[in-house]
Amino acid sequence: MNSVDLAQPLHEWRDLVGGEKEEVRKDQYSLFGFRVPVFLRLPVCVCLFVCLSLHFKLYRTVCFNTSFYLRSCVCLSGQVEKLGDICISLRYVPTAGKLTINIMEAKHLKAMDCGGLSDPFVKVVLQHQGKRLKKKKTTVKQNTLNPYFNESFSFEIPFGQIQKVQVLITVYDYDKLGSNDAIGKVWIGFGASGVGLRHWSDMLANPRRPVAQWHALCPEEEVDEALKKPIR
Ligand SMILES: *[C@@H]1O[C@H](CO)[C@@H](O)[C@H](O)[C@H]1NC(C)=O
Ligand SMILES: *[C@@H]1O[C@H](CO)[C@@H](O)[C@H](O)[C@H]1NC(C)=O
Ligand SMILES: [Ca+2]
Repeated sequence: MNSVDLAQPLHEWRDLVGGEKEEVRKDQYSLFGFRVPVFLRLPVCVCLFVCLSLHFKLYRTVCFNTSFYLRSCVCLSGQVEKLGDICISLRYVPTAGKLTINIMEAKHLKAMDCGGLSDPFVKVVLQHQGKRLKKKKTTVKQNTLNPYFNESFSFEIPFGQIQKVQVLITVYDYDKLGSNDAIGKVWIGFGASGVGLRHWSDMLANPRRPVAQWHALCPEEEVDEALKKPIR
């Protein structure tokens, strides 16, 4: 009968699946449902990663755990790169020649780690006519894309110099392994454009008063490239 003929292979197929499941071996690794021998795990993952990066313009991260084993191969997230926003408060007291920069908070930061989070901290660099004057860092906030800092840094800047000062603010993802990745950067002050220039002007126009402003983070390379160009 027909019904018997159809049931037979289905039954066999079920048996096969059940049998395979019991045969999970210690020297095998399950990769997207496929079993890969442990020694082939790294080459297969590297190959997959390279292929995917070549064929799709997707953002990706390769993650290694502390023992350098490939923990999860490829993290694919959205195609549109949003780096996040940072809220900064600026205050300048001309009589004391004191500039205070408060790193308030950041939101919607780009996830740099495989768990879908980052460990953000912020570096503040003060430049005068392209020369680095001072460098400060906030603490690291673990596993968050919306860190709250409220950390203040004060700098001595005489009134005669404040017009030519550049403040460069970079948000990094702290990593125990390897170097910290920059998530994004903001340029405020001399030679800046848009919000970066407006915030600085607002601060100068309101001496002794803290002026807070949200800034969208830009790719670090873009800001560094713009900084190299002569300022009109
Ligand atoms: C890293 O991965 C290896 C192999 O999967 C595992 O034995 C080890 O515990 C992992 N280490 C950490 C810190 O997760
Ligand atoms: C920021 O921290 C200071 C103390 O360092 C505190 O007085 C102030 O209330 C905090 N601001 C906010 C908005 O939490
Ligand atoms: Ca990290």
